[in-house]
Amino acid sequence: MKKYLPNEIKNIVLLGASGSGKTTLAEAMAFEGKVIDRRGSIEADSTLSDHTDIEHNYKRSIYPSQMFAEFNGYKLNIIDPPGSDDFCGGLFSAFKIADVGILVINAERVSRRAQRYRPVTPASTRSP
Ligand SMILES: Nc1nc2c(ncn2[C@@H]2O[C@H](COP(=O)(O)OP(=O)(O)OP(=O)(O)O)[C@@H](O)[C@H]2O)c(=O)[nH]1
Ligand SMILES: [Mg+2]
Repeated sequence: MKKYLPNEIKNIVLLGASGSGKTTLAEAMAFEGKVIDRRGSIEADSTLSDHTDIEHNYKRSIYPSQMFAEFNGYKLNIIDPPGSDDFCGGLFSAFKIADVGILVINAERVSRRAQRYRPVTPASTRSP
């Protein structure tokens, strides 16, 4: 493996509510970084991140996981912590070493809730 200078290493922590898609995004990043040659899924219990039996049973992250990908000569350490409040200890430890945070939002859930409170009318269907 290539030796990286300190300024070529970035620690990225994924942030977001439980079910927002952090583990799925981490899997996609590992795939795009050519660490794996096929993307695992939560449903098939085959992601790099959620690899313990308890995580497979609950279909959610319980422990923070770390993986890496190389991008443009940088080593990106990707930290995928659990989103559930019950396991927030893993999130706080990830904060201590994070250079960057990526906020992951489940857009389908946001859209559903937004429509419940204030129906959205696409601009193209509005009358002039
Ligand atoms: N349709 C769709 N489903 C997604 C997407 N990303 C994740 N999911 C599904 O959403 C569910 C939860 O995804 P996870 O990646 O486990 O979410 P998480 O943020 O890691 O959840 P925690 O580990 O509980 O914090 C799974 O069933 C995924 O297959 C997406 O972009 N589109
Ligand atoms: Mg997860």
